[in-house]
Amino acid sequence: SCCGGMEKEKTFAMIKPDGVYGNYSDKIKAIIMDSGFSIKRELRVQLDEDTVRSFYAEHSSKSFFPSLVKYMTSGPILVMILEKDNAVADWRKLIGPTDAEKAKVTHPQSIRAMCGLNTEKNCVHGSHSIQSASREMSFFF
Ligand code: RTP
Ligand code: MG
Repeated sequence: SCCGGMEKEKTFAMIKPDGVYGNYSDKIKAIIMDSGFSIKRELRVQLDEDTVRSFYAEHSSKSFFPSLVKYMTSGPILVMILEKDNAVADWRKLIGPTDAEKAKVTHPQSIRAMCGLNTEKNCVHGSHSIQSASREMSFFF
């Protein structure tokens, strides 16, 4: 913006296929807004395999990668840009740990505890860092 206002931090968020299919999109967006984020951009997309491979390239050598590609192409997703002070860390905190089954015990208020199933089908994604947020926002928007 033009006039010296401080830009708030942005992060990249995704509702994964299980979250969209399970009808959690509106509930997750309500939690996002109640937590002080504003949703700057929003897009519903169906990923193909090559796009998932590219998005999750950092995991390409992991044993779970083929399964991750299959999961992430199983239905439409919702991608968003969220804005708030400390957006990256606060969104990661709100989604909870990767393993949604454990999240139900250790982080019962987290989004993954609410709508995730296990360590793969965990219904949401959040960028790890300012740098990855920047990459992921450019990837989709
Ligand atoms: P994300 O990047 O999607 O926000 O998740 P994360 O940081 O919590 O987890 P990460 O280690 O980056 O893994 C990316 C996604 O891969 C799937 N995964 N499956 N079967 C497994 O052991 C396994 N581990 C990870 C999950 O969908 C995870 O979110
Ligand atoms: Mg990750």
